[in-house]
Amino acid sequence: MRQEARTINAQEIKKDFPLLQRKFYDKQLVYLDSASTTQKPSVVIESLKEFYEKYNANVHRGIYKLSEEATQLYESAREKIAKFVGARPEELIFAKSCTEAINLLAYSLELKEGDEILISEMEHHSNFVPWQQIAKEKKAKLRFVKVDEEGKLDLESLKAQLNEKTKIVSITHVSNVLGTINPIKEIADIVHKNSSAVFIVDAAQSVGHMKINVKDLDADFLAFSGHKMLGPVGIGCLYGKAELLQKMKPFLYGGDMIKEVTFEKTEFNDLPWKFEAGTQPIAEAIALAKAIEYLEQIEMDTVEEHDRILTQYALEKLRELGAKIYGPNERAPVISFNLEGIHSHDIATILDGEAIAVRGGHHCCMPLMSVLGISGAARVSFYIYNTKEDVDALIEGIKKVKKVFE
Ligand code: C6P
Repeated sequence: MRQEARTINAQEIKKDFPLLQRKFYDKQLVYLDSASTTQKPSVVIESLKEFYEKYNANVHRGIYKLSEEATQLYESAREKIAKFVGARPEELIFAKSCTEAINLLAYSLELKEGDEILISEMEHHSNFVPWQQIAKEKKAKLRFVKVDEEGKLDLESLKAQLNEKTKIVSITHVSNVLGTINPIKEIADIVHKNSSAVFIVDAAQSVGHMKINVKDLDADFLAFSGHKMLGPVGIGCLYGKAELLQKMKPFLYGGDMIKEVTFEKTEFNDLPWKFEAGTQPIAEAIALAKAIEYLEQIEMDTVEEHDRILTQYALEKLRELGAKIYGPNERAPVISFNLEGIHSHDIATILDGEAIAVRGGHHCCMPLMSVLGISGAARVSFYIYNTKEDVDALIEGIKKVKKVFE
């Protein structure tokens, strides 16, 4: 039997986030843009400070104690993060961001003329442009899984487009516009049954919001960013099945990714370091592990339940105001909407005057915008520190927006 998830005291959690204490225009900040980047708890900020005060040295290089300590912290962070997504440490590669991790794949998974890449109409530019560009370069074909009226992936369209030429399928777990939670395990089964393609999951919007296990999902690769899950900017992760990573060429060449270099040739390092050329974001990796410890204390089931309650509350209130909402009802804590006759930038600007931070525009999903037949939308997104009072403030703010345009 599924245990009831505990509830979050978001008001208490907010106290752990120094930035959320800020005021703008003499009003308390209401931060509703966590899909863009989350705020950071003190433990994460302290971790960065502590690293530079006590442990700063390059890793894997120094023979001295300080460097050994830095290396130990860095590799322990990898173990922690890998375990959090159900991976082995050697399968967890540090990158700068989710975007860089996907670019690594676009470069290192070698394609040839006539190969096919399948993504979906709801992809963020980070999981769109790299494939579009590599397809152009290699004379491969880029195809798109359709999004249905409700904002869900059309799995028939997925099935219909898989064939022996499909070499890569790359799909987002959660849409940063529609909030849609794609059925990744089901998609993995369809992909693996109907093609020999590798299956990549863009998990930028999911890892910080739900329990993820890469083995249960049967993803071949999974990419995410630390800054969307309480961690610092500048650290991202790529999970990959070891047997696939072993066959791939490195993305970047340089220090630390080698075993031996002669004037004639280079022998590459073992996993995961083969994909980590040059000095890595060491303090950031360690701080991301701290962010994960913080999330684990709350428990991911509880995070998910809090997201759900707040999102359903906001959906109901927004509908009462006549907002046009994009995406399905059951969703992650992301709501994009429009108000008739009002530009999304105007919505965001007027809300900013109330110290309410929301995003407006195309959300780095221009192809999806064209499918929806809009140029942009306002978007609110929630996390563990958001309260029902934050949603109430948003609703009052939107009433003011509507008044301005009456
Ligand atoms: N979406 C948003 O406001 P980076 O920038 O590399 O950390 O993450 C890229 C990325 C990839 N996939 C999805 C589904 C995303 O939502 C994002 C980032 C932010 O929606 C910034 S545009």
